[in-house]
Amino acid sequence: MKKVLIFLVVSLALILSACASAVTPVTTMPASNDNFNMTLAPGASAGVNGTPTPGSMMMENPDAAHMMEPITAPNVQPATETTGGQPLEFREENGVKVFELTTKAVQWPILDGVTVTAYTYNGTVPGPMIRVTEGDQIRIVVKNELPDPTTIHWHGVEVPNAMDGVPGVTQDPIQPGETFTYEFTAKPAGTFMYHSHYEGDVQVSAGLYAPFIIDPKEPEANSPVVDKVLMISELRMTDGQTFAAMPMAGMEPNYFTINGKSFPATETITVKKGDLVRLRLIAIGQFIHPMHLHGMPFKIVATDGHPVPEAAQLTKDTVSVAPGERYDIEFVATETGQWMLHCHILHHTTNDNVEPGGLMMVINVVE
Ligand SMILES: [Cu+2]
Repeated sequence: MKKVLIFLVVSLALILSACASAVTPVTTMPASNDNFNMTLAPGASAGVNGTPTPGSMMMENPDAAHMMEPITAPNVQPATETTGGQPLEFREENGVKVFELTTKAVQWPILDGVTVTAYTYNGTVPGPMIRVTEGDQIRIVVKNELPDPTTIHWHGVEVPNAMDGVPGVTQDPIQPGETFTYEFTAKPAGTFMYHSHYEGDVQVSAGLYAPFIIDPKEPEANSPVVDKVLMISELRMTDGQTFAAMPMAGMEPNYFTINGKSFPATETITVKKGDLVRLRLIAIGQFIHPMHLHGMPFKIVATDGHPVPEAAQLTKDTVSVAPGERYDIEFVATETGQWMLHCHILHHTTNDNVEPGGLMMVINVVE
């Protein structure tokens, strides 16, 4: 009997020690994982089916909490312009094209009755389009009037490393009130963009993005009659507050924009029957958008700014544009009518869950 008891005690001790060693790695994890501890704010409700909403969430890590706060700034004024992505004027100084950008927060209408607080370049979403010719020497003077630091990354442009705009790696962040000058040669030709690289998860979604087009030195043999840049993004608006949209629970977008507007406030592009039309699709948010054109197939003539050889140009009617990608598509407007261009993740064609809205626009082909 005594032997059996000893056997049982020893067995139990062995089992317990085995369990303890098995759970040891787990018990040490939280120390390095504190950043991800997310709790509901005191008194907040978890919303439908327990899904947290932005206002109900509180990160225990103050840096993470900062990323999830509403987009705000002191004395935010209504935007004085209504259309984003317009060509930016420049001046010439000793053969250098000099552009000026000011980062600032404005109230930006995306739709009749829906205005968001946006971080902008020069007061518009997208910011103004920088359009230059391959080989141009360019200088961009950036003044930061945001309440937060920022930097600019020239996405896809082949710049010297010191001009690449990565805070803590290639430059110090541009502090509020400070000015920083970027200077480089514009190359290669193609469809590019510029955007914030400081807290990009917040600042890009908040509106700090814009087209950057480099035209080829030699004029194109078959240049399009209509040439439009379409920058696609998302944001979140709840209880009158604007949040950066993120691919995480409670921060999902409920508004989707083409050039800073949601359908039906998106631009209608009117073209003549027979025109060659080029659309430069750019996804700058954090979600993939399969853009689908009704009525006419198109060819993908450039990817990420680089020309696709004619024999390799796919004929498509839908192209998925992932964050950071650019697709230049071209088609001949052979059929008259009002043809939709829209995202085929159909939830992205809603405004705050109501269809139609979001990523839809009309290509109006007339005689
Ligand atoms: Cu989409």
